[in-house]
Amino acid sequence: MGFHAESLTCEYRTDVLGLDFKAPRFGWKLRSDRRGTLQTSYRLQVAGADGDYSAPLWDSGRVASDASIQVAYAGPELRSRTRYHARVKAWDSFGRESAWSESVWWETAFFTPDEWRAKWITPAASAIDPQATPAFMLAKRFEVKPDIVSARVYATAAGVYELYVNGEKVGDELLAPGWTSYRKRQQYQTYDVTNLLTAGGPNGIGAMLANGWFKGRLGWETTFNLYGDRRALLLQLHIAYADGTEEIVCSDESWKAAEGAIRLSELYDGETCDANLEQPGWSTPAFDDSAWSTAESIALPVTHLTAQEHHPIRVIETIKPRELIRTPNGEVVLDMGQNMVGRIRMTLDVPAGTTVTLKHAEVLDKDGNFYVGNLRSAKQAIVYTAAGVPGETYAPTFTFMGFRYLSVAGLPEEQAEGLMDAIVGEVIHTDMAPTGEFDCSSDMVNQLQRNIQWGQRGNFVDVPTDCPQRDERLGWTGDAQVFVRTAAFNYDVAAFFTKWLRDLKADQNPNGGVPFVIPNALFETDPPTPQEKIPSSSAWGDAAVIVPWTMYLCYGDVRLLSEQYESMCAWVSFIRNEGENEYLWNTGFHFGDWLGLDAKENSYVGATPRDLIATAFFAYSTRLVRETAVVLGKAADVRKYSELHDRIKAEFSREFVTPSGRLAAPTQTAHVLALMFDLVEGDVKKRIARELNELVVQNDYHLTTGFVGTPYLCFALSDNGYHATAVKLLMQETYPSWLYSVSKGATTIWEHWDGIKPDGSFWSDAMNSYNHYAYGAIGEWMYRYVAGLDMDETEAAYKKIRIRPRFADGSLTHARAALESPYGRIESGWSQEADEITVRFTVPANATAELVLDDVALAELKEDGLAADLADGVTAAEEADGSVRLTLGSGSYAFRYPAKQEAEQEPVTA
Ligand code: RAM
Repeated sequence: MGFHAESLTCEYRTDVLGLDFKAPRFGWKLRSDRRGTLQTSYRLQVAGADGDYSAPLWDSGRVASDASIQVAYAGPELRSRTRYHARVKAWDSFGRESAWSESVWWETAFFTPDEWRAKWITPAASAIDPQATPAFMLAKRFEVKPDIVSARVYATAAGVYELYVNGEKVGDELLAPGWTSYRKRQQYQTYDVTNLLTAGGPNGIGAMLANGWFKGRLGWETTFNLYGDRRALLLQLHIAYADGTEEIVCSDESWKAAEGAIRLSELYDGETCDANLEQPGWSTPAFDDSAWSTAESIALPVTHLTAQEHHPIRVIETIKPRELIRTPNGEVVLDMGQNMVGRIRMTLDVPAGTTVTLKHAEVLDKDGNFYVGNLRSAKQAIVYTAAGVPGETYAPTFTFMGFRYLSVAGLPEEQAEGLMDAIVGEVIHTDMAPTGEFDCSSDMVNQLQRNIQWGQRGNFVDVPTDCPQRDERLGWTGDAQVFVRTAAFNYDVAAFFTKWLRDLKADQNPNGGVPFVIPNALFETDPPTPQEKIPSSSAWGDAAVIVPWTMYLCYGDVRLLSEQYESMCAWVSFIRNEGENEYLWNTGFHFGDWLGLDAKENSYVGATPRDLIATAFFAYSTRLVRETAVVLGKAADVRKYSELHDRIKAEFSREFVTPSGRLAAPTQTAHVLALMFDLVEGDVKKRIARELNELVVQNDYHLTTGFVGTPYLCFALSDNGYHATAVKLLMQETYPSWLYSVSKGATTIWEHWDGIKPDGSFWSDAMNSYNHYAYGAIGEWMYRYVAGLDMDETEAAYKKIRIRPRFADGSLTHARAALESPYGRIESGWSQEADEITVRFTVPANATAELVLDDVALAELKEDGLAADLADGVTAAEEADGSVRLTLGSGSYAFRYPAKQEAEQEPVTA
C-alpha cells in the first residue's frame, strides 16, 4: 500500500464551480502502511484551464512542513471565471515520496461586482401583480453559434429560483440562492450548461421564481416581504467559442414573463399546483411566448453578491412509506417511519382535474389521529390538481415540510391502497458530507444517535434552524451554539458555519450585540431597526464566539477565526458595557436556562438565575477570545482578555459563591456552568461537583436542565469524578431523559423532554417541536467521553488526537466512534468481555495521539501479547495514579488488559 497523498480539497470541497476566493486553501490526507507516519514536506502544483502540469501556473516547490490542511494558494493572481487544477505530493518521516495525488479542479467565479452586466428583472407590474402568489417564469430565446467550448450561467434571485435551459432543469440544487442576510450579502450560483445548449441554433433559457425567504412568509407573526416586495432574477450566461470569442446573454428587459402551474409556494405553507396550467416547453426555443408579458428591470444591488459559499441543498435520500393507516377519524395516513424533512414525490393515475391534498404532520395524537396543532400557523400542505396524464409525477419545488405522517385526501377510494407505491419521501438538506459514526451495546442509545443525526439533517437546510416544521424555522443562535460541536462530529460543517458566521457578523449590531436569530429575520426592516431595539441574550449571542472557536478546533480554520475576530471581541465588549458592573452581566433580557424543568409553572425559563448564566457565559466567551488572541498572535489582547477573565471570575465568586464555598443557586445548571467554565477552583470546585452529583442522585438520576445546562451536564460530571452518574443519566429511560423520547418511539430529538407525556398527551401546541436538535448536544459527550474519540485542543483539527474511553457501571459493554477528520479517519472504540477490555483505535497519518486509560497498570497493557509500550508506533509511555498514558503515531492499534472488578465511584482528585 505504501504512502499516498489523496482526497485533495479546495476550500473544503472538490470540483467546485464558482469559488470567489483569491487565495483558496487546500487540504489533503495521507495514507500509509507504516505506523508513526508524519509528513515532512509537500509540493503543491496548480495548473491553468488546460490542466497541463508540465508548465504549472504555480509550483510551491518542495516545502519542508507538516502542514497538510489549510495550505493557501500563493501563486500568481488568479483570474475570474477560470478553471484551475491542483495536485499534491508529500514526503514522509521514513523518507518516502508519494506519487502525485489525483488532480482536482475548481473554477473561479466573479471577483468584482463590475463583472455583472446583467440587470435584475421581474415581470412588468402592469401584467403580473408583484404580490400575487403564483410562481412565475422569466424566459428568453437566443441564438448560439457553432463550436461552443464551454458555457456557464451565474445566477441568483430575490426569492428562490430554479433554472431551465431548453426544457431541462439545470443542476440539482434546491431552494437556491439559499438564505443569507440578503440586504448585506447574497449568494449566486454557477452552473455548467455547456451540454444543454444547442450549438449553431436557437436556444431557450428561463427561471422559475417563488417567494422563499426573501419575500415569503417568515416568522410566527406572519410577515411577508422581509427583504423586499418584488421577486427578481439576475442571470448572466457566458458562452465561450472555439475561436476564442465569447458571447454573454444577460437578464434584461428583452425577457418575457408569465405565471405557470404553481399557484402558491411558501416555505411554511407548502405548495398548490394545477398541472393543467403548465406551459409545456416554456424554456425551449420553439415555445410561442407571444402571450407572455414583458419584463422590467428593478434596482437591486450587485455589490453584495458572493459566490455560493457552501454545499447546496439537494435531495440526499429517498424513503418509502412504511405503513398505510386508517385513523379513528377516518383519514388515510401514510407513516414514513421517520420524522424527515423534505417533500414527497407522487405518481398518479387519475382523471384530469382530480385534486389531491396532502398534509404533513410529525406525530399522531394519543388516539392515533392526525395531529397538526404543533405546526401553529404553518400549513405544510400540498394541493395538486392533476392533468390526467397517466403516470404523471409531482413533487413540490419551493417549499419543504417537517413530517413523519402524511394525510392524503381527494384520491378515489380504490387508489388509496396503491399509495404505498405511489409515494416516496425525498429527504432534503445542505449536502454536507457525513463524517461521524457512533454505536454501542445499547440499541436505545444507538437510536438516540440516529435521532441526533436526523435532527441535524432536518435542521441544516442552508442555515442552522431551531425546527423545520412550524411557523418558525429560524437560525436561533443559542441552538446553534449548543449543538455546533456535535454537528461537527456528524457532518463536515466547516463551509456551512463559515457562511452562517458571515451572516452573524453582517447582522451584528454596531454596539456588538448579537440578534437572537441569524439571519436577523425577527428585526429585518427597511430602514433598519435601531440597534437599541434589537435585544441580545446571553448564551444565544455567545454563538458569535463559540461557533468560530469550534470551527477552529475542529477544522483548524485560522482564517475564519481572524475574519470573525472583530465580531468576537465586539460581543465581549458589548457585554462589558451592558452590566451595571463591568464584570457582572446582570441587566437586560435573557432566555436563561430555556425550558429548564425547574421553571416555575407557566414559565419557559428554568430556575437558574439569569445573571448567573449571563456572567458565566461572559467569562467563557472572554476566555475563548483570549485563546483566539493566542492563536492569532495578538499579545496585547492576550493580556487584556486574561485580565478581564480574571476579574469576571472573581466577580462570579463574589456574587454567586458563598464564603464557605456553596453555590448560591441550588440548580443543576448553575453547578454545571460553574464547573464547565472553570469559574471555581480547589475545594470549592470539589464541593460544587459533589453537590451537582447529589442534585442528580436526589432526583433519582434525572436531569432538570434546559438549553443552557443540558449540553454540559454530562461533561461536568465526568470531568469531576462522577462519570458513572453521567452514564446513568444517559441510560435513564424514564422522563426526563434522552432515552425517554426514544422509548416513546421518537426518530428525532424533541424540543421538550416531555413533548409526548407518559400518558400520551402532548406539551402545549404553542411550542412543541418534535425536531429540535438542541438536546442532541449530548452527542459530543458520547463521541468524546463514551467512545473516547477526542482531541488535545492545543493543536487544532485533531492533529493531536486524544483517545480516552471511559468505562462506567457496566451498563455498556462496547462503544465505538469514527470521525473523518481533516487528517483522515480516526477510530476509537472499546469492548469489555468477562475479564478483559480491548481498546481499538486508528490514528491517521500526519497526526499523533495520546492514549489515556484509567484503572490499569502499564505492565498489564498488551498488544498481541507484547508489552504495549514496546509496540511499534508508541513513542512514550507514562504511568501515574492508576492511569496509563501512551504517546503514539499513526496506525491502527488494539490493546488489551484485564478488566477490574467494578470500582466504587469515587471522585478523582485533581
Ligand atoms: C424558541 C426556539 C428556539 C429557542 C428560542 C429561545 O422559539 O424554538 O429553540 O432558542 O425559542
